[in-house]
Amino acid sequence: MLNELFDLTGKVALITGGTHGIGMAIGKTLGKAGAKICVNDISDEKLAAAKKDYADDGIDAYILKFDVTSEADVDCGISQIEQEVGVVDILVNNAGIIKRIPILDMPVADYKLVLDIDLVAPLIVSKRVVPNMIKKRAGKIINMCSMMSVYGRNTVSAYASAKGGLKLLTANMCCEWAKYNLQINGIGPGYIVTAQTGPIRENGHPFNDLVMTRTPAGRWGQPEDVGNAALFLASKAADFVNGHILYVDGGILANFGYVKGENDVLTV
Ligand code: NAP
Ligand code: GCO
Repeated sequence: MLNELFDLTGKVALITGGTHGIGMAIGKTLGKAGAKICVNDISDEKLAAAKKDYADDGIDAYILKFDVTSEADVDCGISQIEQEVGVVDILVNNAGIIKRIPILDMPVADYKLVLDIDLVAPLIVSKRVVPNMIKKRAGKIINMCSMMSVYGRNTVSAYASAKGGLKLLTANMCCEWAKYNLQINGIGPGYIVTAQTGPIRENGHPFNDLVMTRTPAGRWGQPEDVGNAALFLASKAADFVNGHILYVDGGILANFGYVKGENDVLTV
């Protein structure tokens, strides 16, 4: 039956950075499909607010604070989940930051921080979660990639380096773990309405015009657009999808760009 393909009842899902934005949309979508949702963040305040937000949607989220860049923190957090909720069946490596600074102006420490959170942390969390997935001979990992897994652009060198690396880390995870019936894929969102893109979207920022000319769908994506793609990759329906980056971008990667006005919707 079609519904059974997308039924996550009995599965334990961990979403890192899941207290808002894309992570919360993924958590709510997987929760509504029956998964037990574990939400991580580094902010007590955001975790408490998220607990209420998930509850308002009928989801009793298990919240826990740990820094995804700390091996000790991650080990403690995953052990707590395994003891109190169960072995993680679905891992969404969503936590991430961006720094928009020209290369020559960017402190090396900032570059390393972005790489630590956006590239090294998915390795750290996956290394802690995967051994029990291998024992179960089943598991789903979704790494949050980006348009910047494919493109560069001014000021986001650290972020693009991390997200480009994450695309190939996803491929390597597939190469080493697919034989244990683990499916490891990425999602590459286009430009999505979240706090992270607020500075380049709000108050008439010119970047908004660029997104409109580069996005054939003619709109910014919503976090729920990404949540829906995550449900597919977390489900039985994607059991033969591996090492793949699913771009949820309204057509950006298919499009070189339009002259302003060329993509206006014709009245039919
Ligand atoms: P966001 O609103 O900035 O949320 C990122 C989350 O990661 C926050 O909950 C943040 O917690 C958490 N986080 C940061 N550092 C952490 C750490 N060391 N340990 C644990 N959690 C940490 O971002 P978003 O827009 O929802 O994006 C989510 C993911 O999608 C990111 O990986 C981003 O790169 C990627 N992405 C976003 C877009 C977009 O257009 N928005 C497009 C493509 C890819 P705090 O808030 O407490 O710091
Ligand atoms: C930027 C944006 C992008 C988005 C996303 C696009 O400054 O270019 O923040 O990087 O976050 O990654 O896929």
